[in-house]
Amino acid sequence: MSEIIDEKIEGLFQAVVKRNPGEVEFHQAVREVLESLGPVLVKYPEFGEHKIIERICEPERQIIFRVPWQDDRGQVQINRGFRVQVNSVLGPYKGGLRFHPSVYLGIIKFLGFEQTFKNALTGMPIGGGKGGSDFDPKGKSDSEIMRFCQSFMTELYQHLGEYTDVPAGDIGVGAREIGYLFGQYKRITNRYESGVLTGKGLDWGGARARKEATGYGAVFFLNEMLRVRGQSLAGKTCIVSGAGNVAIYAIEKLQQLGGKVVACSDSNGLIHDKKGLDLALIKQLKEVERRRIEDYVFHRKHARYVAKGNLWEIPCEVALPCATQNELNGKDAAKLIKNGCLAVAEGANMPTTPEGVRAFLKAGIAFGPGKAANAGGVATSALEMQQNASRDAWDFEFTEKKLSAIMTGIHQRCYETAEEFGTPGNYVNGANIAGFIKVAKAMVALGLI
Ligand code: NDP
Ligand code: 2IT
Repeated sequence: MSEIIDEKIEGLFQAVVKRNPGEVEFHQAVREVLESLGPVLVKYPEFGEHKIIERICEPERQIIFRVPWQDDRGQVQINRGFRVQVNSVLGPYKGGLRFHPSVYLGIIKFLGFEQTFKNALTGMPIGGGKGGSDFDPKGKSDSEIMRFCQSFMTELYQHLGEYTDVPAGDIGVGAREIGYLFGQYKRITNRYESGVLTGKGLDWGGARARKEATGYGAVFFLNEMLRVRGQSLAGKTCIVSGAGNVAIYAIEKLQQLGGKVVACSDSNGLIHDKKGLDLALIKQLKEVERRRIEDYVFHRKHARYVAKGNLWEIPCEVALPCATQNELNGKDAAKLIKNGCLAVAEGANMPTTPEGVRAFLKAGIAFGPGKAANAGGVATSALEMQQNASRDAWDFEFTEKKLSAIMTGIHQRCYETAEEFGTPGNYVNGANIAGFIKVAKAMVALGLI
């Protein structure tokens, strides 16, 4: 990369920081992509002339709104809602909604930015966006969740539509919340517009395998990374952070492919079960009873629960961070490498800090970044949109096969792009470059919009 390009990219990054003060996660996500783009600007000088980077770093539209709702005691509560519509040159804005108290504009913008390149990598006709609220679903009753979702949608509906913007789930938003959101959208608009939300229940327009798709997809991607290195999952000791939607189905697919998963976590602590995790028990605790993973050890006496424990200190050959951003830092990466970890696939969005990513790349382990490895969720959302548009419902096996083929395709795209741009085996560069080029070419083709 020439020094002039280096300087130009640094200047562009500094302008993003200045323009978006305090949004540290957004800065981090932008920096990581821009660091891969030097050789792209050399090969495609037109991207510079069209100011593609400057335009891509400025979302097309950012919506921030008040969400008033009443709790079970009759008290009025106020939260803040967001929808950031980042880029729509490849299709309607597409990306999840996150309900978590840590949510603020910088988190939603980082997620929407990542989503844009992730969605491009899937090869499906979807643009990028993200939304959510600082609402904390923990400890809320079902009626409180419903009232919150109804109020949230009462404001957001005017910005959505099957050809405009199609939200789905993310942290704190699953089929229950999508149900209440869809119900309110339907009521306000008087339209049964199935394609306006994905992650719906199977009885009312949802796609089979969507619930499983992100976790399964991350393992399919991991499996491909191992395959090109002449390895496989069989007999490998694995650890997975989180115990939510992505983590549960990553564990399921790891187990199906012969991996031994010995640990997972939530924001309070971790469970370590040397005999291998009992996934049916975890599903019962998390999906049915909505409890904490701490309760696992009441049922499996030999397992241990470590409050505030560091999952990454548990020796493993395969690690999947599937909880949240920046959950795995440079020290954690060093510990994993020292303990013999061979492969890491990010089920979560940006779970590894830049120091952690650098450590993995330097050590030459197989590292699958989130925008490639966790793209199976949104890809299957696009399959849900496809089924909704044709009023069809495919069976599980057919849908899973499609997901598997999509993940193999994403792996190949990242692998080949990394090679083409002079960094073989570097999936971070592969994913950033392949995703960016696809969006950038469409932006040039569609003119200055
Ligand atoms: P869930 O809400 O189902 O589960 C989230 C899990 O992560 C929980 O175990 C939660 O623990 C833990 N967690 C959340 N926030 C924190 C935090 N600040 N610190 C520590 N642990 C935390 O969400 P998902 O499984 O859907 O999402 C997990 C990750 O995967 C996110 O990064 C999301 O963006 C990403 N992702 C999700 C997709 C999807 O289809 N759902 C698709 C692609 C990526 P606790 O219960 O204690 O909060
Ligand atoms: O981060 C993600 O890709 C998601 N939360 C899923 C988005 C979607 O539209 O299915």
